Amino acid sequence: MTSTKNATDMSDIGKLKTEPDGSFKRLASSFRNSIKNDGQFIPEKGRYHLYVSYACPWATRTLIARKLKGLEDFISVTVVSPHMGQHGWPFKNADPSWQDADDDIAHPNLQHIKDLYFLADQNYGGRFTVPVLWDNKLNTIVNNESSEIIRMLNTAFNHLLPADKAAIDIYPEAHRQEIDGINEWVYDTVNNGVYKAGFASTQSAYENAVYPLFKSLDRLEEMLKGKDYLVGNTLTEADIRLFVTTIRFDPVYVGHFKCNLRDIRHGYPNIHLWMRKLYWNNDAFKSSTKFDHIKEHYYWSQTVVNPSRVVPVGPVPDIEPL
Ligand SMILES: N[C@@H](CCC(=O)N[C@@H](CS)C(=O)NCC(=O)O)C(=O)O
Repeated sequence: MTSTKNATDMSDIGKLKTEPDGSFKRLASSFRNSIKNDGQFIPEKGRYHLYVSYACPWATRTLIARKLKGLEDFISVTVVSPHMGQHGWPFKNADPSWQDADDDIAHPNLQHIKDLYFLADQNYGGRFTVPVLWDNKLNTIVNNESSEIIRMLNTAFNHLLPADKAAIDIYPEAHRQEIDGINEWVYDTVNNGVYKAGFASTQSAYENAVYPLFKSLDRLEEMLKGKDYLVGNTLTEADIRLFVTTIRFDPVYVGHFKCNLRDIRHGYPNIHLWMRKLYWNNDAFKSSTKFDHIKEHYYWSQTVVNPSRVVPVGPVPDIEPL
């Protein structure tokens, strides 16, 4: 079942509009419920489902958290095709040209992520973004904001998990203030900063994004000197949130988004080492990173930036060995 509502302008990144000054503003997510013991959405094995794209840095946060917490048997996953086109993110049945994607087993007739949003709310008027945390029981969206989903995964299922997985805490009480502080400027200037640079449609909007981005990378480079983690010598959500942007940096953001004052592999040795250790030593990071999805998505889907849809062959390798 595909919605008959015409939602093309809401789902086509090719029709993306910038602000009058040429800058890009990301809209807030719309579904903001929580999985918790005393609410509508109680923690249960097999009840919830994640819809993700391997291309999307925000969705990849949730894949990393799910794997770190050992929630693979609790929360199933559907991976969409990286070809985000006219109707937004397609399931496999709507894009036979990309084999490494899934159909929506729970709703086999759906063709796109937008159909899910209309199942949850037939009057939905926002963007059709991934990740989507879906409730199979109430047939609706619990939450579509990655920063909130990873915090739910961190704690909501702990009483159902083996002790070693329950003990993993990516938002530890003692470090919350520091993590929140880092998240704030990393989100604005790095995670979203690359998009602001890439989608800017004026020189000044671009420069207003790209200089603060590199200033923040310089700051992170100092912070990571001799360190495996950003905060408190332990793996936290601050690492996850930075990793998903830095891993896409050399393959995509340097070229496609014009973030090219430096790249990570030559310009930032401390960030580079921190990132390679996470990728090569921790399968939650490696298994959630698919460079073919990443490159295909940005260069194919964002025709405002790359009208030819030609995907560059480099850099080689996608990530260097340790
Ligand atoms: N704030 C959201 C952002 C999610 C987001 O923007 N996802 C992008 C893909 S990287 C998307 O699905 N965009 C579709 C659209 O904007 O139409 C989150 O962190 O979950």
